[in-house]
Amino acid sequence: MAGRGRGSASSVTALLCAAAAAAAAAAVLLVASAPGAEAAGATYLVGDAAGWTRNVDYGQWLAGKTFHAGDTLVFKYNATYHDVVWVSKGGYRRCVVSPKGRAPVYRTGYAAVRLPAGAHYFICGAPGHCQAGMKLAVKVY
Ligand SMILES: *[C@@H]1O[C@H](CO)[C@@H](O)[C@H](O)[C@H]1NC(C)=O
Ligand SMILES: [Cu+2]
Repeated sequence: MAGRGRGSASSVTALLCAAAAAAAAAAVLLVASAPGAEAAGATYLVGDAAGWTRNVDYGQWLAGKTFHAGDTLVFKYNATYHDVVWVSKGGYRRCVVSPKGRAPVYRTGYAAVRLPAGAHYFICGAPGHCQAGMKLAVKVY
């Protein structure tokens, strides 16, 4: 009786383990396929948990990341204080919204920007924020 009980218990345990292992394997596959999957594109949360704000070193956030055409940058920010402006190289360097009137500006607090190949530049348009480092330059392959 006791033996049979233990037997059933371990069969159940074995089943659960198999299920857990399968789930873990599936999770690993998903993670492994994300960076290389150019068709679907990878998604990057700018600044990770800190998001798009002041006092984040976006140069450091970029370290080790390689972007491909079709990848998405997600900017999460407090729209009371910040925005996201997709500017030119000159706009990035000088911290001005450029080209004026044509640079896309995102103001809702959440922006998912799909990246084409090339060099792309983003700044916060709030006075002084870009100068303080709220700027991001990405090279997209
Ligand atoms: C933005 O900041 C204001 C003031 O600190 C705060 O009241 C508000 O809840 C914040 N909004 C979000 C979405 O975090
Ligand atoms: Cu800002």
